[in-house]
Amino acid sequence: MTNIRSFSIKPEALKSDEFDLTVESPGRINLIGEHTDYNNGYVMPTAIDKKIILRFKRNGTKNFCRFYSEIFNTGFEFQLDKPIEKGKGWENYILGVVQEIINKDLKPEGFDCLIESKLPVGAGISSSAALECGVASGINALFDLGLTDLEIVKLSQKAENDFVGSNCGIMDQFASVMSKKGTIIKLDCLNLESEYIPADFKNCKLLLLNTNVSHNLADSDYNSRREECEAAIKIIQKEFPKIVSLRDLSFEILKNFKNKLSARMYDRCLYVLKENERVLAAASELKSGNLKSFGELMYASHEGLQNLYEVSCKELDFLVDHSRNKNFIYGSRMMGGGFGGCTINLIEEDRIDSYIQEVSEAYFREFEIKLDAISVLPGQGTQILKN
Ligand code: GAF
Repeated sequence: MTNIRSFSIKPEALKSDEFDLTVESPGRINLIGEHTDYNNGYVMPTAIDKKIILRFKRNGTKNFCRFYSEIFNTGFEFQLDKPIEKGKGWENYILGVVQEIINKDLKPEGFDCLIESKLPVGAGISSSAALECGVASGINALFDLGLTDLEIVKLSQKAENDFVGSNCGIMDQFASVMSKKGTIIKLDCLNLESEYIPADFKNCKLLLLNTNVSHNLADSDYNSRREECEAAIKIIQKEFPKIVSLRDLSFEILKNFKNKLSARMYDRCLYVLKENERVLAAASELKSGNLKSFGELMYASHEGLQNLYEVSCKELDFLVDHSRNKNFIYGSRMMGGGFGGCTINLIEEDRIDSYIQEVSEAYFREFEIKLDAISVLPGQGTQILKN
């Protein structure tokens, strides 16, 4: 008999307000540095003020665990002492984390968890990392398992790689847990060294425009981009054994391999090398308050993602093109894994409302799809409130 059992009626035990603790687990944005994390490169993410709320309580059993999601109106239950099989969709982000906790030989006991979310799913603001990190943080705090924040980050990423099957890098989980309110992280994914840069955007705000499309092969296309980068490194390594990731590769060496790599592999590598340079430049422009130059780097990032890395789509390109030559929008680019989801825009605050109206109408005329606009503020990483 299967261990994972789904149900649709909210259990009585999850109806009362009595919980032992509440975890606030935020989504993330990324200002620049896309598809660089799994190539040991640089990224500039931060958590946002939109979160998943998870309420936990011990239920007095040794092994019985139960989750219920308010947005999906479904739940599932399982026993910790039986094999953790794969469930459906969102359940796997949770089950993967539980599996990782068990793999570490940690010993949680039975608990109930109620999940509420203010994070749109599939928008590219990483509701999946927020869910994983929120579950890991909650179980850790409820049973005093002693995991550090960084262990929670790594365990959650491993759950997504090994259990869910998405070969993501570490950016989303790192941002969800480690962010500090009002700052942007400059993260070096090679050694996880981080710098917190004040998010001083002066008269501008960050605005997400959600295409509301999510193209089918997002997961497999994402994984294949990673494979292409790794395959290129394998070829280069035959002559340069010390090059273990794209982080070690220079433009000069890459140029010498132009005829030995497929055109596609060459473009992927070229994009990553240029994007790493852009992140470093963007970090210093932000520190100096040069928002226009910062925005130019965002546009250049989008062009690379569109033409060299090929992870954009017509809806994202439309939104970025639409923002060009509007002097009140300093930068715009697709954000996250791509193939749908959001653009991130650096826009003058007093023009936001009229622009949302105008771009929404243009987007609807073009695709007959409703555009969603989400204003975001750089927020705090995971927070645990004991009741
Ligand atoms: C997704 C992944 F989860 C991240 O690790 C990162 O690679 C991102 O796509 C692209 O930059 O969000």
